[in-house]
Amino acid sequence: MAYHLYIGDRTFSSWSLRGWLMLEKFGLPYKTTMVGLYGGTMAADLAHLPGAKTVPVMQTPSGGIVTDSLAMGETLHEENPTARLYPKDPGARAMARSLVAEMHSGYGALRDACPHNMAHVLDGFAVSDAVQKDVERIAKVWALARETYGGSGPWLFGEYSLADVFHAPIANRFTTYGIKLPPAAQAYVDEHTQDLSNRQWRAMGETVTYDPFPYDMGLPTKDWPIDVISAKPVAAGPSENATCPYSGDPVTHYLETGGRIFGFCNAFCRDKTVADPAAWPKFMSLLNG
Ligand SMILES: N[C@@H](CCC(=O)N[C@@H](CS)C(=O)NCC(=O)O)C(=O)O
Repeated sequence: MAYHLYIGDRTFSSWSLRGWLMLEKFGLPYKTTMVGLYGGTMAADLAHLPGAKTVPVMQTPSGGIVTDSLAMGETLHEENPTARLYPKDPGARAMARSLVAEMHSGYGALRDACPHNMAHVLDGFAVSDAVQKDVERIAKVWALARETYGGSGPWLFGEYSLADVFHAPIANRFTTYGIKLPPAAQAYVDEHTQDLSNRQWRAMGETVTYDPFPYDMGLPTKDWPIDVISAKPVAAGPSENATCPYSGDPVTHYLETGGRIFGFCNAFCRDKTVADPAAWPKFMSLLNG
């Protein structure tokens, strides 16, 4: 039996990203349903889940409904003790829980001024004093965690934990708004930017287009700082592969990259691959033979 995660638009919904990472990163079984956060149908889409009001919402295999991302993390930690959502060491775990809780309840100035937007980087964002205070506090707690418990791993407590789940959307915001950081904090942000799960989430978000596009703030845009292999959708095959690299079903939708054509079983799988081919190991092993 799997968890059922209800999410909003990936490009913008930072809380949904948390919900997804806490299942995806720890290898827990789940299926995802996207609700109409920006399409106006969210209330109706969540109406069958008692108590649900915002996204993410998670239904547990035994039918429990969890309507808040902090509660989801605690529930998943409790139900999956061997998945190691929190660090094993009690001191590290205490600090990780504190960072998670502070992220959940704090940093209002940063959140308000910098909506989560993984579509592109915005050039020339002016940082207010209140935002700067949040940035400095975050860089300080990141340094404390990394220096005390980071060891040789790249994440806050060495191995990826719920603390990284909760800070991934903040790292994305720092990227979007070009926030100036000390080198160690920037290195941690870069780790999130290059993380394949974060890239996959972004690529899935890129399959949706918005007109008008929210949150541009009238600022010039730059590309998101990842190396994207050039690929484009094409109308027809034949493709090198007969079955979809993700589902194993017969191919119906196609992309072209480097003069080669590959097929997928639906438009979403094709378009998420076009958005960032290197984010998808199953596609990359097809591409690299
Ligand atoms: N405390 C909630 C907050 C979730 C939240 O505010 N989600 C936003 C989307 S990113 C939302 O659903 N907003 C719609 C609304 O507030 O009506 C959690 O941690 O899950």
